Amino acid sequence: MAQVTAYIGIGANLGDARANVADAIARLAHLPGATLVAASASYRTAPIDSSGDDYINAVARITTTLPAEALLLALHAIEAAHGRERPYRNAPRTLDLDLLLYGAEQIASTTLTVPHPRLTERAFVLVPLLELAPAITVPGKGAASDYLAGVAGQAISRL
Ligand code: A4P
Ligand code: MG
Repeated sequence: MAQVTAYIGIGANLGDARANVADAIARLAHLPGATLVAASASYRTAPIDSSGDDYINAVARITTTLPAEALLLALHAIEAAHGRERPYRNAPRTLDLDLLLYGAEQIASTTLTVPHPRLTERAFVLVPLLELAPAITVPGKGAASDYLAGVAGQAISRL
């Protein structure tokens, strides 16, 4: 089966957020049908459209034979293993895993939008993504690096 390169956004701001992010990366490495290729550093970031403590964010690059929908289900299972609850949108969370990019595909289904629609508006995604892939392009949007200036006001520090 064909291997697709995918990028996963990882975020946490409840409990031991640093440990949760590290554990999520370890679990991605053991995902059936996927191989962890690289993980960014962890970053401390101020909440955007959200509340609570600062977030810890990172991005992982995997290669996978899983279709995008199956990959999303696998990501939800990892979130559930961390006791993720969804009391309301953008609530503080023990672990959030977003499918940022799936090859060069553009997907718009009821459950999945890829590229992640807010990817280019957020330093907590762009900075770790560009650490892993400085020349990456976002299908439909062009070079990810073109959007860095637009998020320069968002607080982010590499740990
Ligand atoms: N969904 C659709 N497309 C995708 C995709 N590409 N990846 C659907 C993942 N999920 C996708 O997500 C709600 C539904 O989106 C899912 O059931 C899935 O079918 P969710 O994870 O339950 O809810 P959420 O995370 O509260 O909402 P959402 O829309 O994912 O929020 P965002 O935009 O991801 O924002 N500030 C900082 N500093 N760091 C953060 O990590 N994260 C958020 C969440 C807000 N502010 C933040 C951070
Ligand atoms: Mg999410």
